[in-house]
Amino acid sequence: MKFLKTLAVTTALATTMMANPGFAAERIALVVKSLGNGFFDAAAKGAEEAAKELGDVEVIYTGPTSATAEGQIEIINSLIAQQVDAIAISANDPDALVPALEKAMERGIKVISWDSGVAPEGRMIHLNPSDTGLIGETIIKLAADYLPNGGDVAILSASSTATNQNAWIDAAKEILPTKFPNINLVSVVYGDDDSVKSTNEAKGLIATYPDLDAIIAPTTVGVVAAAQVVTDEGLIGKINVTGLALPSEFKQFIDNGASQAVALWNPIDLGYSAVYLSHQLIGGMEAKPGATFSIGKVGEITLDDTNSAAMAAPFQFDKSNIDEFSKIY
Ligand code: RAM
Repeated sequence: MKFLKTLAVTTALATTMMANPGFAAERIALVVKSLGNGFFDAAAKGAEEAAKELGDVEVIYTGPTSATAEGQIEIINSLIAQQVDAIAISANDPDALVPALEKAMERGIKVISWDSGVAPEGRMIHLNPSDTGLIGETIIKLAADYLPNGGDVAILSASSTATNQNAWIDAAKEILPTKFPNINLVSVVYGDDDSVKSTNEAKGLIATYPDLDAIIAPTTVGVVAAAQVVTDEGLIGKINVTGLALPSEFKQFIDNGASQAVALWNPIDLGYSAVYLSHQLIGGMEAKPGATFSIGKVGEITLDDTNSAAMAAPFQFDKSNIDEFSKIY
């Protein structure tokens, strides 16, 4: 009798699988800050690559239309209802998402944050693209390298609650007085990773600070908006735009001189690694300090005492190499 029951269940499952060729043993949701952002599209490409390598993994690429915590909470609740196996999120807020993500974990869903983190109680692992202090220093250095006599710089960030940008800006402010004493940070404004708002904020900075020498945008959306404004307002050569940029979107501004150099890491590898980590948690790996996870072609990462890990150092793009990288991401 018991055997028959098992057989019936197995047959039902096999029928479901045949009826749904897309049926996958594992469903991993890649939740991004907002849709329509080329950086996250590149990460999703890496996530798909990982899913293909692992086999039987379905990636659900999703996010709100604008970069808000409210939008992400709605999505998390719907993913809980769909009983996905893992949620890998780039967070719009470190704290606001915690209750929804805790609920997900209570229901057995594995949760990691990547790119932009959530507070430790809201996730099992956080994957940083690179060392936070190093990114903070890099974004200032990118401007300082072209200001030998110092100057005034402003930061155009993403949303005011974005964990990653806020951490980088804090790190930048910390090293400014000692490492870059002649660089004067006049303002930090927020474009919410929205092109229109970022454009308006860049215009506002230029109007408010006529002596501005550089705009540093540690967001791939903001940096394009700022460079377009500098181009349109005929300020190439006067204001250098720099920050974190996707080479495929930004090449035109290195070419036209609105920017001397920018930096970034490989977003494809980041999405790829997020899926590998999620997959291993689903498979029963425990997230604890010192644990080493293998992430396919990217290598291995070991969790620190906050269950976080960081990937590679940021890479610089300028006239010498942007063409080559713009073909990759
Ligand atoms: C934007 C997003 C993302 C960040 C990159 C650099 O696309 O804000 O979180 O990592 O820029």
